Amino acid sequence: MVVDTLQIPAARRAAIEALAPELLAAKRIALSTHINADGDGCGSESALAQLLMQKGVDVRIVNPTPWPEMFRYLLDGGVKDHSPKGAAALRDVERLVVLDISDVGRLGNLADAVRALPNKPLVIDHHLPGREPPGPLMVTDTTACATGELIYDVAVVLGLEITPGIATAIYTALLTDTGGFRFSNTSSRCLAVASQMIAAGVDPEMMYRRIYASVPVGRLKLVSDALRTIEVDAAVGLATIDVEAGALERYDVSAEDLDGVAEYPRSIVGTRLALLFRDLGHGKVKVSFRSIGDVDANAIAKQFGGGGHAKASGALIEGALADVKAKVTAAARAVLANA
Ligand SMILES: [Mn+2]
Repeated sequence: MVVDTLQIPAARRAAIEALAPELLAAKRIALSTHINADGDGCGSESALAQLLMQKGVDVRIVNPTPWPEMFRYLLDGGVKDHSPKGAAALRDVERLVVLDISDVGRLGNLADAVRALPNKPLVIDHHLPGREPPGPLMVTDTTACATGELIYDVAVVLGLEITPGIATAIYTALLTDTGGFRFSNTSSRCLAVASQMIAAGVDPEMMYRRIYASVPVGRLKLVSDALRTIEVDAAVGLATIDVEAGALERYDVSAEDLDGVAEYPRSIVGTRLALLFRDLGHGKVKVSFRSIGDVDANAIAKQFGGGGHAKASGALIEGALADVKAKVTAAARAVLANA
């Protein structure tokens, strides 16, 4: 028996159909995603921008942090990035669509401006529910491997064309959010959508080169430093890695180059939970939680005001690196001992 994996789940289709009239009513739309946009945020924005442009909509991207250099190719085809203008770029749009975010706080320095918008933002996302959703009208589905999968579904429901540029953007979202089609969110539907993107013109080897084989040498030197900090508590399956303050500047790399660093401790045999501690250098530490199996990374991140997915979460925690590390590893050990 062959299963039609491309079929859109009924609840998801209903949510898209409820959101669509609001989306198509606006002629000037802004798109936004979380601070330090990743491949899913950027890919979803680029794809939705190009889809709306087919409808004659004037679309601009307004992100709280600069567009990452490694995703520059996603702005091809006339996609406009107004992020450098900040919240001022939201003033004359009719509607904002927030992508790959379940909590308005993830919009960083745009959060207050977004809270004050007269038309509440539309939300398309695959995270677990946040404390303060950016808007009431949402397409959210945690079973989607990436927000980009939901953008594909929006295109299908609206009957829009998947051009090679749109396919490239959606493929970028799927590829990066599944860690190169390796993580637990690599569903059969994810691969079915990826297959459609290749049929629509994506070159997988070119995408591999862009995403995984275009790193600056500084990234490897930074990773080399970080690997020396790895600590393993084999008794509970906990592994940690640190990135010290100033490391990005020392090696002239950007935050996006840290993507995947948490995979090193997670790859150690017996690891159930990997923690990446990045000292931001101003009394704050960014912690990434990556789990394997049934360990709920989101539950631990939530204890520290963060969140995300069951197997990949994050939190921004105030304090010195050593103190934050002691607190978080203690909480992690307690969870691991009981799981
Ligand atoms: Mn995502």
